[in-house]
Amino acid sequence: LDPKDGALVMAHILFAFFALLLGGIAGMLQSVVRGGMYTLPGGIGYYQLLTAHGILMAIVFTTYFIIGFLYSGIARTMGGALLPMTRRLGWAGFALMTGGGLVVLAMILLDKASVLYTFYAPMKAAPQFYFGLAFVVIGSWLSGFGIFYQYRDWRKTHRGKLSPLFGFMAVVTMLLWQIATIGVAIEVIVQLIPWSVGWTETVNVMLSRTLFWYFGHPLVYFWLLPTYICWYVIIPEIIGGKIYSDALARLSFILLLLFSIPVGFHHQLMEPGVSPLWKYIQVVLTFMVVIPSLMTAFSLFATFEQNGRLKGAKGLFGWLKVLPWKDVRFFAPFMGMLAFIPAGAGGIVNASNQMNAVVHNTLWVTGHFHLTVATSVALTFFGITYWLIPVITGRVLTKRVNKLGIIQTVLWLVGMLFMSGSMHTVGLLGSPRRTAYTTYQDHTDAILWMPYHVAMAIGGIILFVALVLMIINVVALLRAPKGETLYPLGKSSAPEEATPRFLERWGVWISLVVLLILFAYTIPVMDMLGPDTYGAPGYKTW
Ligand code: HAS
Repeated sequence: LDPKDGALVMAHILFAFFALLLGGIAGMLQSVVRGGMYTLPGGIGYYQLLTAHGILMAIVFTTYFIIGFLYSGIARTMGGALLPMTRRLGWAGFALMTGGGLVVLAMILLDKASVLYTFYAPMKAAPQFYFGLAFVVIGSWLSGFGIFYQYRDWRKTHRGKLSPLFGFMAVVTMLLWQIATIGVAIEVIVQLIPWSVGWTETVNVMLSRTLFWYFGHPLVYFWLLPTYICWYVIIPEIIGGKIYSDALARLSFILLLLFSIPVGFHHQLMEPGVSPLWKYIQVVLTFMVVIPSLMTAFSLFATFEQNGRLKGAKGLFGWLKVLPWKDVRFFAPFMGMLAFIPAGAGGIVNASNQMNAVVHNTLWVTGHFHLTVATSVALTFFGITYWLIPVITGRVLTKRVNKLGIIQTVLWLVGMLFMSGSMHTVGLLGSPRRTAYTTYQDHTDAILWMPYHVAMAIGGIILFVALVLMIINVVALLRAPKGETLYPLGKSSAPEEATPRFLERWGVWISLVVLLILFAYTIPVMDMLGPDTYGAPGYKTW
């Protein structure tokens, strides 16, 4: 990469790992508090720590890593370097996000914003927290515009040509983000800021939650799509194979764009104020969004199998033997894929109305997202780091760091097995999702949960050790010997000309997204704004 582009990418990646370290400390402390093994000193609140953990890990780590990764890929595939305008937008986005993000963090540390990473009403934070959030969102928009700008320029100079798969996927990822963040921007600017500053006395809680989840569900796909970019585009090259089908990969991304937004009600199935009909419709749409993930699973199996057969593998599972197990660039993301099978199954359980009644607001849900985002996504991002930092810094991945990377991945998996495994189990026994250590006056049910909470804490400690090892690996990568590392970009096994051009008709896809959103949300939102609704004063958390 051009050193100027490298600097922009590295700023994002290093900031992401800094957030991961801080968020990891919060996470580990939280697991021992919940297990009744430790009491927080100096008046630090459980919910304060939980908010810091959620925001640093789920919002800061992911967003910075994703933007850094996408910028590296568009520079590499669309023109060889970032255009000056793209670079400017990238830095402006970074500056706004970082400025806003630091204000958000300061408010959490001052205990003026213990409103959790979901921050919807009725819990109220200090106004600066919401202003900071607004800057984070606007900054991320600028970063998104940079990606669109580079793509538009590439298409202008390559008329009639199919765009590079990485570039196409980066555009879908940021389109999804821009459309989804409109919801949270309206919530923060129109509802939460005026209410927190005191210009309005009450807040419409249902609307606030609905606007949040309009954003909150696609948020999880914003984490997933770059993970899929690695699985579709990078992994085939690392294993020495080919992308199974360029067209299938693009179609799955378009389907994810279409169906990931109009499904927010599956987070609100247990809430009053939304009619069962609209919940039902959004559950049907949720099952539609499972399809592109099943297509991805199919495509990955096909890539692995094709690669195996070409290398002489025989039998149903012979392809497994020829995979590069000792290469952390493959091993870490592959373990992420493996975890995504039970993780996705858990998601389908969540989305099923009756079963949601069993698991909602229990630790099962926390177990679900520690398998999805904190395992499948995180391990894939770690896998990317092992080649991305060397590509940018002109260094090589040494055998030692590669080995440490494999140990790191195994430790992460073991920690997660303890933590997420016990969360899933104890969730089914009814243990609530977010609460500090409590035995509910020594109620027998709560006493029964305690061994699971201790297992969760053991998992949390193992995960923290793994996280520190990851940070050590990042530092080692920065100091690795100089040398050339290639950006691993897979080639398609079928001629790319076979990919239908309509997959790049953005006008059609964006119109369909808008139609689907209007269909899924207009009537329920009108109900929420109707004469029968009233505002709540909310609950000031500081
Ligand atoms: Fe979820 C709650 C439903 C996917 C994250 N989810 C959450 C929350 C988070 C989250 C953070 O319907 C909590 C939000 C909060 O704070 O309250 N989720 C789903 C469904 C899917 C799903 C249907 N979730 C994700 C992903 C996430 C994520 C991805 C992060 C990245 N989720 C829900 C619901 C709730 C929920 C409800 C609300 C619960 C409640 O009541 O509060 C689907 O997208 C899943 C589809 C996935 C698959 C798996 C495909 C498998 C693949 C791997 C192939 C493996 C290979 C390797 C090739 C169908 C692609 C093979 C090798 C061998 C050797 C075998």
